[in-house]
Amino acid sequence: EDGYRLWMRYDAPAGAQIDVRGGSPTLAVAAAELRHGLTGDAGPVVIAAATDAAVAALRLPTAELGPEGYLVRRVTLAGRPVVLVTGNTDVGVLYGAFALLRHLGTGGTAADVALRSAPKIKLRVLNHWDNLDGVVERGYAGQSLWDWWTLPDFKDPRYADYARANASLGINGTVLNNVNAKAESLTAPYVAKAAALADVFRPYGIRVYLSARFSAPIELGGLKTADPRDPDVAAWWKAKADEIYRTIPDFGGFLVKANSEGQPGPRDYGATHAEGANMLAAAVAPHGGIVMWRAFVYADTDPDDRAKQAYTEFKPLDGTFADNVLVQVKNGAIDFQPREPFHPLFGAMPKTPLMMEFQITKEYLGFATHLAYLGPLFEETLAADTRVRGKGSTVAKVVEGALEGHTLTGIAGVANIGRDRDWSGSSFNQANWYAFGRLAWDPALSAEAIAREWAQQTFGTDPRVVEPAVGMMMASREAVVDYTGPLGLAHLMGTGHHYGPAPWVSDLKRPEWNPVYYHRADRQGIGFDRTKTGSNGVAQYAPAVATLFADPKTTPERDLLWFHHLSWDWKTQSGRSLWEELVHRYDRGVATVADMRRQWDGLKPLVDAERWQKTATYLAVQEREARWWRDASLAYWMSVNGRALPAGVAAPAHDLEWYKAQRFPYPPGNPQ
Ligand code: BDP
Repeated sequence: EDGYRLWMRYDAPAGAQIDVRGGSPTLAVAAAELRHGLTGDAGPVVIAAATDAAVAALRLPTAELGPEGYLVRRVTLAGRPVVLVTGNTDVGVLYGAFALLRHLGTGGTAADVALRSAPKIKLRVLNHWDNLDGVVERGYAGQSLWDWWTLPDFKDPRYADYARANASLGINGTVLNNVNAKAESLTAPYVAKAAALADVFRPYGIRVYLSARFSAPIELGGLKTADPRDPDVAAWWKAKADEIYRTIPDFGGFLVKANSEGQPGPRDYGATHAEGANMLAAAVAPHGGIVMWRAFVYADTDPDDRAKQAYTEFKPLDGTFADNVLVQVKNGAIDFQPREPFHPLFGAMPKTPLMMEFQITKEYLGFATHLAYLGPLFEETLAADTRVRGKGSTVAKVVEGALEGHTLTGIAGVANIGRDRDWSGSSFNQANWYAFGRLAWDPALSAEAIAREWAQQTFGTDPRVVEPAVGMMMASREAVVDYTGPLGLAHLMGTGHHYGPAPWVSDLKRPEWNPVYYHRADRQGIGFDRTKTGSNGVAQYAPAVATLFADPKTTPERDLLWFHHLSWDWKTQSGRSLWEELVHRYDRGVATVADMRRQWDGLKPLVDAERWQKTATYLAVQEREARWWRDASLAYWMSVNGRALPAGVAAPAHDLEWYKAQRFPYPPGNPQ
């Protein structure tokens, strides 16, 4: 039990009767999956596209399923009662097969099956931050899954298992290489390697995309410039796109990180992000490709507030992007922190499809060792109300295109997948891949329901295991917020590797690299003033939201210090002073982890030894590191505010200098 089988732990003995009507590779993999996962008890199962004559004769309501939806239900076909798995396309049928397996894996039976669903978002994509040398930036699950060296000849069987897992969730795209891209990924040998992966993924409905380095025309093409307005540059990209599509006919398109953290981009030439994106979009458009252009920039436009920079730079470009461009926006305006208010760009660019970017890998939430279920984080952002078109203008509706009538829509998750046997570094990290995929299909699903179905398929349906596991998961993300940065604090982590606490760091070159820039703590108070008296970042939100965030009394307490600089004596909702409340929350975070450990200990007789032991060990690490975060943070805050701890609160284990002196050579995932 090493976790390799993820949530697809089928052990069915042969015996299922599967009738496949059609001969495509996609139907073949759907049938294989069902043979693997169904017992004979399910009775006869027919899998067929809705275009099949016998299925069409049933006149089922398939029109509303769109190209990827599915319908699974009992029908009578040729006089015989069967379970029918259908959809308008073979990929829809495949998704239906996985939905049937999920139904059975979560306690449902073939007798009561009646499933119907269609995805609300068109592009549901993983972003792999995988380098060509096999190192995964911010990856904590081993080396890259892609063995570029032995590709295209050797197609590791894991590639197909990866595709199965994604298809089981409805993920239909994968960006193979890091956004901090190397031009070499666009050379013919690497395109051939990507094509081999595309061949494996194709039956599973998954397209490949590549991160494109904007300066590739210089590095590969020998041009003097990568200026998007230069006709030679545009011609180089067009020829490159034509070459890629000759090798990968269903290539998805490009993802671009431009003018951010040292990456080249159109701004290097005084051109706009839209000019850069549109030039690439023109190259892939004849082939039906798209460009995902990231809004994760920090520029010198708003030196006073990094949280304002993406909006300042992108909002004026609304309406100027080509039809096949999506702007990909992180969930929050800083950088994948354990908690951030939703990014103010959502709702602010009505003429542009905005793609959500979540981080599944836990760069800022304890790497792979901490148990932090991200379902609640994703859910919280998707459910946030931008109010741009009145109440109910949620981020989910922006991303689904429902608010402004976009049909090209997308959502991306930075993958937590590597070559570890358990794929994601721990059993519970698998749940974050799972939750991303399920929410990408339907952003209205509840994080708790997803946790439950994941736990049932991963550990079996015994409620004595499932309920405690769900309880641990649902408490876990808030615990990380509590012990790393409660009340809206953010960006307090160690430099570079982002491991552990370092709120004291103040000597890095750019002001916004320093934790002190974010917390602004001094003897009197703490927090970043984003109201009128400060950066006025609140004004980037719709007026109804801006008004709430402008006043500390109406700001949700979870975001308090994100928007306000307040006195240590500020009275919080609990009646405690801000200082006492902060201490209380650090302690609450540590206590929650201790409680998670106790709950997991109780499951020892009910979970297989291998997966139980690894989780138990990681929870012990997490408890130790939660204490470390709490202790180091409190030691630092006390050095700034000169206050004592409230009565009865444990003092930090060491003095501040001890925490400052800790060093962590060779941490995983750190860019070199
Ligand atoms: C940051 C990561 C960095 C990424 C960057 C990005 O620390 O490694 O390259 O995001 O999203 O959070 O481009």
